[in-house]
Amino acid sequence: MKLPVATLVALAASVGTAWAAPRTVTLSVPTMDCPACPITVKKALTKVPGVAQADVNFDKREATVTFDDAKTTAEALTKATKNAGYPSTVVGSSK
Ligand SMILES: [Cu+2]
Repeated sequence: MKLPVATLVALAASVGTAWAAPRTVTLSVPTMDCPACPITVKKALTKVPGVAQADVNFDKREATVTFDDAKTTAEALTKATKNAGYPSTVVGSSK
């Protein structure tokens, strides 16, 4: 069976929304001011349901978070750090 390319693209797109896809975002956390801060930020991020991994870089004041985009959002992540006392903004994302 030969399917038109458009059909294949539509199929691939529907699969993409039906399945949870891991996403990685980088958050800027400018208010981290001592080496203990990343521990608090990391804890706050990993507590968010759907977060698979959170790495916090104190030198760069950045957090790199991998999460399941069917379970949480980048907005929920910035909210979590804010609630922990460290407001953050999304500076980059990749699939
Ligand atoms: Cu600190």
